[in-house]
Amino acid sequence: MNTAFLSIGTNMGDREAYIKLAIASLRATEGIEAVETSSIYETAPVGLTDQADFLNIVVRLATTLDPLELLTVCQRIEQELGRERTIRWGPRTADLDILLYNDDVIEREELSVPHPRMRERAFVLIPLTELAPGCIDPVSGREFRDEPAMQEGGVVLWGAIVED
Ligand code: A4P
Ligand code: MG
Repeated sequence: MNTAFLSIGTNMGDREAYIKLAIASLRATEGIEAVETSSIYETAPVGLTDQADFLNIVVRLATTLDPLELLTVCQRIEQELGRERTIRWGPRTADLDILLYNDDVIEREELSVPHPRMRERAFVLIPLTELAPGCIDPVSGREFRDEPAMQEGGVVLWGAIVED
């Protein structure tokens, strides 16, 4: 069994509903055996800042899927949730990124793991270290909770996932 962490972000429409649908869809996927979730955080947009606030969450998966199969699952769920891929870093109903896959370091055209921008993003680091406090960056060997971006702000606890 493999351990993977995903980041889920959404800033359009009924944001909580999209997060719940994404999680339900992961749970229903063959080869994903367990899904644990962080709390939900409301986060100021990073990159393209002139857009609505996001809800962000990190999930931990136990999975038999390999990294590329998992990427395909992420893209399938983004499509199910009606994401329009028009503007890079722009508004989205759901963006699912692979943060970590075991301690693997993957550099392929279609997949970089650890996610190349995760260390600079409080909206990833805060939910990640809530779920896995001692989690270590396989590239640097450092704990993610020691990253300076943890102190950046713009990330506010919004609520727990309420299971329907
Ligand atoms: N790709 C490469 N590595 C990965 C990976 N580890 N996980 C490739 C997922 N995909 C990966 O992504 C473009 C391509 O990245 C994919 O085809 C895949 O093969 P995309 O999802 O189509 O495009 P995108 O999401 O618009 O771009 P990108 O680069 O993924 O955006 P980011 O960097 O994820 O930024 N602010 C807040 N507060 N909260 C957010 O969630 N999200 C973004 C998106 C910007 N600002 C945000 C948030
Ligand atoms: Mg993405």
